[in-house]
Amino acid sequence: MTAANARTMSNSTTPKSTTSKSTTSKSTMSKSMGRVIAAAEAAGIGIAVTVLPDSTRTAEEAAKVCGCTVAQIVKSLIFQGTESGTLKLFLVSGANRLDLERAAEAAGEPIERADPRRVREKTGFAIGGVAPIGHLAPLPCWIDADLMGFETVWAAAGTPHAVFDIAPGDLRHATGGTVVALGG
Ligand code: 5CA
Repeated sequence: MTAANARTMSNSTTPKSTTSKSTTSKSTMSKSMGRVIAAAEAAGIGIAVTVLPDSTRTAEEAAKVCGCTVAQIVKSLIFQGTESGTLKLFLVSGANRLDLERAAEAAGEPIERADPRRVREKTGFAIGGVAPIGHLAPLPCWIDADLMGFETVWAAAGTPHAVFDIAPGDLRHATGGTVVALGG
């Protein structure tokens, strides 16, 4: 199933989970997605979230269900400064691995992968569904230059089953991110 099909079929600009019986995890998921939509709106950007039955936990899975190339998938990677301990967001093309040297240079200090529990606590998103916008608190952000050449890119919308498409320029506007070469 392609994302375009799913969107038409489910008309899912609002999370499906709000209509299903609420469980703790579902209401958490639903709030996560709501924060993504609200953050886009606050930036003056309307996004259509597509909820899919298939997992979009990895860039490869997301590309398959979105019907786009893996390079068009935005990986929202949360790292932390080894000196400051502060969280930092790197938006990386699904075709690239984050180059730690380039990322450290951009961030101004060495970085390391943030612990999944800390990611969830501080951003409100679990690994696999981390969105580029809508975090519990704003994060400094850098955007892979390789994402900027596409008409549209796709990112996680707060859960491992939800994605949204956005023009790279709008992504930059909404995140306030700095565009830099991040691929290794
Ligand atoms: N929904 C998809 C496509 S948008 C997604 O979220 N992809 S992702 O790449 O942004 O998120 C998965 C990423 O989480 C992996 O690339 C990996 O860098 C990171 N990750 C996976 N396991 C861990 C872990 N144990 N600790 C920290 N980061 C992890």
